[in-house]
Amino acid sequence: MQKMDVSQFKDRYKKKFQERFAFNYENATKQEQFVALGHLVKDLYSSDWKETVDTYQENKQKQVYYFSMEFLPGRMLKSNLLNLGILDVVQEGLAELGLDLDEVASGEMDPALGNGGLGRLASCFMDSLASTGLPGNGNGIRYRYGLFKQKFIDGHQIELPENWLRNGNVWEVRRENKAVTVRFGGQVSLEPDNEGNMHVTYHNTQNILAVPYDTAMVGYQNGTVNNLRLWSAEIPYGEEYLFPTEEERNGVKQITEYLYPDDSNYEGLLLRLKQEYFFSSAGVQSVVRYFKQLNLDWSYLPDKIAIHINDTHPTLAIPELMRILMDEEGLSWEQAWEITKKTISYTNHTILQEAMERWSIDMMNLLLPRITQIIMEINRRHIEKKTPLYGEDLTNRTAIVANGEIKMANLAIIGSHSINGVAKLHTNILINHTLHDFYLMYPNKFNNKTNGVTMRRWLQISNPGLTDLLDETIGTEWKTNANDIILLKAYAEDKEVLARIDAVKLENKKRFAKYVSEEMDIEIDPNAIFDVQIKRLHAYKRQLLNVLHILDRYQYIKDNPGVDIPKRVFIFGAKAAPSYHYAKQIIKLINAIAEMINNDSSLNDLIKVVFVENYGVSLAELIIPAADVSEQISLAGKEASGTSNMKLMANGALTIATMDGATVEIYDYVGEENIYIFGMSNEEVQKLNAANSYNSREIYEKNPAVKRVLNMLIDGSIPGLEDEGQDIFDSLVKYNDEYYLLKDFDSYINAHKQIDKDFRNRETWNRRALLNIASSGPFSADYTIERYADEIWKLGAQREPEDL
Ligand code: 26V
Repeated sequence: MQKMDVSQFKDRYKKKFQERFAFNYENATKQEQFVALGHLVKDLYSSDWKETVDTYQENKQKQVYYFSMEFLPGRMLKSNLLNLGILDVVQEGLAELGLDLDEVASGEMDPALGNGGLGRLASCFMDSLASTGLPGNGNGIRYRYGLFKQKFIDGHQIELPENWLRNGNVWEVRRENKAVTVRFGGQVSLEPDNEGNMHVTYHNTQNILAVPYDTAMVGYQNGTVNNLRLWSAEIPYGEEYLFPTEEERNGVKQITEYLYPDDSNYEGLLLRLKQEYFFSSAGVQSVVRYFKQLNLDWSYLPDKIAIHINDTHPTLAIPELMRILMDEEGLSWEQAWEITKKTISYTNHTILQEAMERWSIDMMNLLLPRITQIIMEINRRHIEKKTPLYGEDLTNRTAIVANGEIKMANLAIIGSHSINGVAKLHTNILINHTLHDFYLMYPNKFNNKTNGVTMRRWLQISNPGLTDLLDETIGTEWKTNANDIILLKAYAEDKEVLARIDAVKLENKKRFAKYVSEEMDIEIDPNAIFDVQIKRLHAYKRQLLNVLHILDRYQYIKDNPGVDIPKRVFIFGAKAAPSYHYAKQIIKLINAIAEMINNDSSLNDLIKVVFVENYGVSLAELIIPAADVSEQISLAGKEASGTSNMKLMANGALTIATMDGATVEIYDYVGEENIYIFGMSNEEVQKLNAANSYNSREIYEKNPAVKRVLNMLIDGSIPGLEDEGQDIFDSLVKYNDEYYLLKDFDSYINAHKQIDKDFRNRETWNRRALLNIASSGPFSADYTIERYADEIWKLGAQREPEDL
């Protein structure tokens, strides 16, 4: 891309604005100001985009296609400006035009095409693929509505539609010429062709057009621009007569209408199955079409293409690839099967049983008869081959088909060459427990790829103050080689640098406090400890344990008026699945205690509770740089990885955590003095489970602090609660506290007391913040993605025809 100076930028911006809107930018809304800038930026990368695609094809480079039901890219303006190397120029130019970049950037909608960690990880990976110059593309769904918009009414979560495309989408390009047909329903039969060979044919299928919308994934100052392809369902042009009723027409649109707002809770709904097949089939078809242009023998497909499936949601890519290779391209089962396994790899993101996808065979058969046949045959062959080797019991436990259902994880493992977990502990649990039977069969398929986050969005864009500090101390090499952040360690005793760390944090806290004041009408003291828990609301993540601590602290302050402890602001951001009643009750509880605490002047502002509405990527960018304390308090063994833990650490927050997910690895890097570990370990949890001896009521009866806090839930102390107090109380006392909150209560409270003490000594605290920042380099998604590329996708070392 050609460089541009400030005055050139200003001219181009004015011109662009005039072209698009035919009036002056000064009188425009921020949305309009953003749209003009977005189009200008798109002009700047479009030639690199085309060139990148062409080069991959000319070089016949192996490419990876990351199939994910969810992507959470966040606003793309600043990220594109940063990656194009013109963030400063544009900022300055806009300022000279009397515009503020942050204001203009806020005119962009934040595409919430995902639920949480899994979707955000996919977007971090897209950024890292492009930024490390790797040929990698995304494949997903262009939902008309993103994840619901969360509102609090009387403290209850209300879900509103998020019409993110309302003002159009400057980044996407509709590519009708690349549309493909996806077939549903109908019947399958075997029929001879002219030469008497038998062929599989389909009848009476409903054919739906999948239209791709492509978005550029701009690499960090390296000229690479990859592609994110999101599919939209449409009635095939000219075939409207085949969908005569309103209902039938809506049925088509519905497929890509909305994202299921659930994470970690599986429901076997027809529309969800349609979505999964729709984008898997469209993606595989477009990949195969690309491969055919290379004019190579089919056996080269795995040497040119890797398909990665993000959790089991795109697992139907496996039978779909089999179908195309056999029914459309005439390969034998054996040939197709070898190619398919070599092409596909799979990541598991959860061990929660309730999140494991299983589809009813009857439903699958009605919707996808040929795909179902293929799955049944994969299963039959699997059982036939493995039973003599591993015996009936073990083999049957690995069956894809059981009790009238198809188990997607089993299909994903059997039909791929790699399965990975997302943190060391998580992978070990998969190997030793959850997927142990499969491990015995396929030990070489299993591997770990600890998650990572893109430091461009989570440091450079969201925390410019810290970015400047790093640049001025350790230079700028860390921006392309995150491990260099470790050089900051050399400044651990430098008082001036420590004071600057403090000052940067304070600025960020002021920025967030301003938001809280303006949007929520709550005043918070930027000198207080900002204690942050931001993630989906789920019982296993134990937001409720955080609440119990807040109530304990509340009692303590009430008992000791005038006590001298540091002020704390407890910050929550969380959406609950609309159907997850218990999670919604906890939301109501947090809002109720916020109301009670924030309006109690006798507390002298020693505690405040801020529950931000509608948490998402953009709010994360505001909150994370302002955090002093990072809450990673899931029951050990339950959180596969976590990624907010990494973002918060990189921004200088100290972590209070159980030994769970990737936090175990954070502990390894940062060292025990620089993190607050509490609670049971995974082994202890396993033992307690096995002993079957846990009795939460006993803890309630014997531990006065626990008793006092829990009684607050049911004795009317918290105004505004209805059934929530009693139900939550019952979950902890009557129903034996499934996630062992009471067991971990004391050690959690003690860890927080230690935080109070330590925060007092600012210099020591800042040093530990510095050491957290310095140790965060290994969690750059650039390294994660390089390991995927080398070890799973083998992007660098593909077999060339002449190697044969
Ligand atoms: C599952 C389901 C089930 C069917 C309904 C819709 C739906 C949507 C999403 C999911 C995925 C749940 C798994 C998940 O998000 N896992 C998270 O993945 C993060 C990235 O690896 C990881 O950091 C978190 O620890 C893990 O909970």
